[in-house]
Amino acid sequence: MTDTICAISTAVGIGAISIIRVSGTDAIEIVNKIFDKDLSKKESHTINYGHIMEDNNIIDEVMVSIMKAPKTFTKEDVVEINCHGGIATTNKVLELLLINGARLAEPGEFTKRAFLNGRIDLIEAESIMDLINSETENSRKLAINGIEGKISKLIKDIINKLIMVNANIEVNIDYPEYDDIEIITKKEIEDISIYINKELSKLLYESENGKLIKEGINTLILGRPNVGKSSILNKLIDEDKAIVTDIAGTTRDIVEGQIRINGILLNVIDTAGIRKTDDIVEKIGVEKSIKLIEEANLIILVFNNNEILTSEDKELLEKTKDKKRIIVINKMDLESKIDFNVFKDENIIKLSAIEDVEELKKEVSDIFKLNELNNKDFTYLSNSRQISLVKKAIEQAKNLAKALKVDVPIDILEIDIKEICETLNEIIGESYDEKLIDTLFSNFCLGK
Ligand SMILES: Nc1nc2c(ncn2[C@@H]2O[C@H](COP(=O)(O)OP(=O)(O)OP(=O)(O)O)[C@@H](O)[C@H]2O)c(=O)[nH]1
Ligand SMILES: [Mg+2]
Repeated sequence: MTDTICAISTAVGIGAISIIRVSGTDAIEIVNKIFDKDLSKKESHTINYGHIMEDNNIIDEVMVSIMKAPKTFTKEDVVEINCHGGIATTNKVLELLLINGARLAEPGEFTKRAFLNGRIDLIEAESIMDLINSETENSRKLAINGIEGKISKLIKDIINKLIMVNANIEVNIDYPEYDDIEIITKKEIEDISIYINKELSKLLYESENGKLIKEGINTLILGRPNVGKSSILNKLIDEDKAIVTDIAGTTRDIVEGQIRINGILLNVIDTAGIRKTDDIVEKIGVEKSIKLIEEANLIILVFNNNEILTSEDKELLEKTKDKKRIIVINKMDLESKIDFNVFKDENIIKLSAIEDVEELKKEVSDIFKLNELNNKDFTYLSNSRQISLVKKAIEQAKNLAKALKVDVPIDILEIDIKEICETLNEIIGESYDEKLIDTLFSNFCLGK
């Protein structure tokens, strides 16, 4: 027996239709109180025409879908009212439901019930949120794969294999006289630890791609003043967004733009030119630029072909040496004064931002293999909760392999295996922390 919740599931505003969703033990009974036909005897999964009434007044002409438990999204009785769109009508219908005994759902509460009632696992629930938030075709594909349960299946397969191994360990413990069984079991443990390490490491490696698909590539354009950073940003996004002048120190705050390369979003940030300065505003800008290095997925480090390298240039080379970076030598239309030997071990792109930056776009695509990414099967993890638990499971599998090598007693190995199962169960939400679940679902939108 659960209380009955209701919420507007469509976006609030003016539109042709709004859908109000009701879920819980009394869903049908509550809607019946405000509907002009008797819904109590209607078959499950039917759509019923009628009117929402208050006293004897018609509030709206509606279609009401009845879906009886358990074959519903929440596994509870669900009623959906399709009423006319617009704020006044939708709110009025919602108000009548509340007066008649339903409670306003919290954000994500329908999906939370679907999860708690075993209709979907946690990865699937998180993917539903990702699907709703998808802005690109690629993030949509990523999310729908999560909902279809590809990753859940992989995790569940591993858990089942581990359970089988532990069942065999139990046999060994019960019949210690059969040495040969123990040898077979130890071989099984070795195989499973190798298998987990291999499968989960692959998933983890590819999850980097999942993050890029979902969040885009944070790209920082860095360099001394006047080297042409803002010109490069403007050319990349094909818009005069950043101010370009021949005065060094033109850009003082960050300027952001977005482009898509092979369907992947590039969040490009143009920064204040790096130099020592007494100008307070410019100084803050420079400090901001330096801070952003840490979070960037890619640095485009720009130098001026027409000038010799300065100590500031060299400092920037040093500061970004461990980051994924592309070195751009700009102003190639002017006479070369720069010493190219400094970059002899690096891949450099020579261009002139006043002409075009196509080569730079191609390099970004090559570095991140964006073309391949686009054609892959999109079975990636895409959120940090899942990623950190997969990392934990890999570590546990490695420790299991180590324990096996030093001949740890088999009943201790059984405990190690149980721990891996627990971590994997956490990923799919088979075991969970209530606080975490509350936080997770509270990020959903209302009515989902
Ligand atoms: N000749 C030539 N001039 C360029 C090129 N790219 C940029 N410039 C010029 O160089 C000057 C500085 O360009 P910006 O794009 O403002 O340089 P910036 O790196 O953003 O400079 P700050 O904002 O001061 O750090 C402008 O006058 C541009 O027109 C290029 O490829 N060739
Ligand atoms: Mg600039």
